[in-house]
Amino acid sequence: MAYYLKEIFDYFVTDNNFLNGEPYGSGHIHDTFLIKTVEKDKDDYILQRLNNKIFKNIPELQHNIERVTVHLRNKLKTKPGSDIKRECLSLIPSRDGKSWIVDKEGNYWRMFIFISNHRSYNIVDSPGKAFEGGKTIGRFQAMLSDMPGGPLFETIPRFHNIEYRLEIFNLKIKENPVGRVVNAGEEINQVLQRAEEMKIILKLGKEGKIPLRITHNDTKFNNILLDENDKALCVIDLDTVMPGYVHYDFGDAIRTAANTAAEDEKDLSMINMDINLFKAYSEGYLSETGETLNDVEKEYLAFAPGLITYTIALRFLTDYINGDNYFKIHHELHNLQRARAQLRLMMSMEEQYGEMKKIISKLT
Ligand code: ADP
Ligand code: GN1
Ligand code: MG
Repeated sequence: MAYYLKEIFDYFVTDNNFLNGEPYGSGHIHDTFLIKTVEKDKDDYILQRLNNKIFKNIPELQHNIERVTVHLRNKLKTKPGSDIKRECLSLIPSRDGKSWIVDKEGNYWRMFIFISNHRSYNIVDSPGKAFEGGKTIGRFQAMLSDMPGGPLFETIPRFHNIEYRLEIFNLKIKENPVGRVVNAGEEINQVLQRAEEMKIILKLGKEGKIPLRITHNDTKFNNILLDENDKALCVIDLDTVMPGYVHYDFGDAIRTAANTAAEDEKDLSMINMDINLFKAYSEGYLSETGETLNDVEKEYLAFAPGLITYTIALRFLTDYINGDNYFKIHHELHNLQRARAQLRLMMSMEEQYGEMKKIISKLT
């Protein structure tokens, strides 16, 4: 679909002039464009057409991001030497003073300053990068721990709730809306076999043993930007920042930071969880959060990567069975291939669970 990027850009208030706009990044949800400006020494921008089928209340979603970025910016201001424009997302106001616009066709758009000289990784190839990623998320959680103003709006209700995800999964298998269940028998069994054990984090929450905190909920590694020296820089993609358990963020980061292959790797033999990357991420993360987590939170950290990898596999598989309505896909079997890759990764985590527990207990 072609959009009038210049026209949309001009609805936002900047001092700079549109040069060109190109699709950017590898996110699965929004349509993201890098807007270059004529002025060479000034900011470029990230312009996004928001997915309002997935995020049903864009004003509330944007309000969350406004609150979070104002709070982060205030924290950074008190930190000597911080580079606020690169360590925190900056929303650009529209001409009518909002942080988003709706175009003539009813599309929602928002714009951020492009974070310059960052590095973004879909696959992590060194413990140093994993460590810095862990620090970035740990710091983010720590900075948000005292955000005033009450709980954030739940932009996608029950987002990581595995009981809910399993309910939808079972419903879609029964409905079999596009006749694909027959192609996914083995994967469906792999999911169903593990359903009970995956409910433990929810149970601990219900029992009051682990607290709800402000979490990001989508900490895949390409939502963590490193700087030009591969040091901690910024957490982006704030659409799902809302109340959650720390395990969700820890788990999702390990799912992507410690995977030796791409999220959708077709050759399953290439997929493993690299225990050294796991260890390095954990060290970085706990260096920022070790003091604040309670003992039960720490005890279950090693369980989290398996849970989140399972959850994402289940979501990819549900989307495949449901006819690809949620995640952007690049070919017909993409969601099935993603689910297979994630299930393989989960099994690699299962094999190394004992080792993961030992590493966390040494670090805590
Ligand atoms: P999605 O929800 O579709 O993943 P994101 O908000 O994560 O959308 O944006 C998609 C990609 O665009 C990111 O993975 C990142 O590469 C890039 N990106 C987003 N915001 C910025 C920014 N402010 N500066 C630089 N790159 C960005
Ligand atoms: C989506 O938005 P993006 O591409 O960073 C998804 C995550 C999944 C991820 C799998 C809002 O993340 O939950 O883990 O794809 N985001 C949403 O790659 O559903
Ligand atoms: Mg993203």
